[in-house]
Amino acid sequence: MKKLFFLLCVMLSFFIVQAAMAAQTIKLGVVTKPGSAQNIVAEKFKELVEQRSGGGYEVKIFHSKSIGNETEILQQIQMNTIQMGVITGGPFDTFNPIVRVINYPFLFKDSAQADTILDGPLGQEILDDLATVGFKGLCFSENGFRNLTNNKHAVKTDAEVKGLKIRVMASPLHKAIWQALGANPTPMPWPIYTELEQGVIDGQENPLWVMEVYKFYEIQKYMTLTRHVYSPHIDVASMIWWKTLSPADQEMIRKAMVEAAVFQRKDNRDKDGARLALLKEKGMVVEENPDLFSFRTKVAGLKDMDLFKEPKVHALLQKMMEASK
Ligand code: EAX
Repeated sequence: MKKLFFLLCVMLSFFIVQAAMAAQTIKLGVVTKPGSAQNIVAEKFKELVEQRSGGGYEVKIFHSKSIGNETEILQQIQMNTIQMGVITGGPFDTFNPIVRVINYPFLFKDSAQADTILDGPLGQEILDDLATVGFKGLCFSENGFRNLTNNKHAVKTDAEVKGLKIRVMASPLHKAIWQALGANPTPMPWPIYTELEQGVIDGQENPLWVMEVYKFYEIQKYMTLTRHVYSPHIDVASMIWWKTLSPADQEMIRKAMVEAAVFQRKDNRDKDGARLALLKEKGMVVEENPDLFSFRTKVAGLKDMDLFKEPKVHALLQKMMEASK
């Protein structure tokens, strides 16, 4: 009897130790598939956190829309049913209008300027303000500068955009941009290959990696290097979850995400030259020098629209425009 009791105690303590040692799982959502910009951030983050926590955390990546589109992933992060996400700037728009500021057309001149501003105090204002809607904003990684593709005709000036049915992200700002340019914008969540293939939409706009990874060269003939919007991801955690973490773990997780973001931004930019070459090789007709003056003129009035009228949003847009002059 005594022996049995002893054995039970040993077994029980074994289970208790096991439970204490079991890694805490961090569920992280991205909408795109492996090889995509968001996944490269997520995978680097997973590697760093699992290594640095010595098995204390396991990062489980949910990709390819397995837990919903980006809006749905954000809703789950708010509720802490998943803990983290690498999410394109556009769909944040309806959660907190301050995010619109980064997606303002022709705001940043180049990647270096985007980094300086987003990694600085103005970017931090956006990350901090996400707390009002349940997110801990950690940092910015990137999709990159967005370019127009379509399957109807070559586009050099805004005149050729007229009437094109362009898919846009679930973002009132993105819709307003394409309305101002004379297109017929259709909001639609990711992915959109079938809709392009079936001609439900004539075109779309995204950074170069998307045209390669999602094989848009198979179904879109014309590309125009408009670079009309710099498209970051915002890398976020659930505020409910974040508050349960020790300061040391918060710092370890934040740092890992910042490093993953810096790694991915460089990786994305390094690959762009080869991507452009590949897309041409695959038969896309690329307009490399569009008349961007005509595009800029059409969208110049957006800053005065209701989309930016909330005082904090308006104030930050002014500061961003000043900083990016
Ligand atoms: O990351 O929805 C979009 O257009 C995004 O840029 C897409 O998910 C690729």
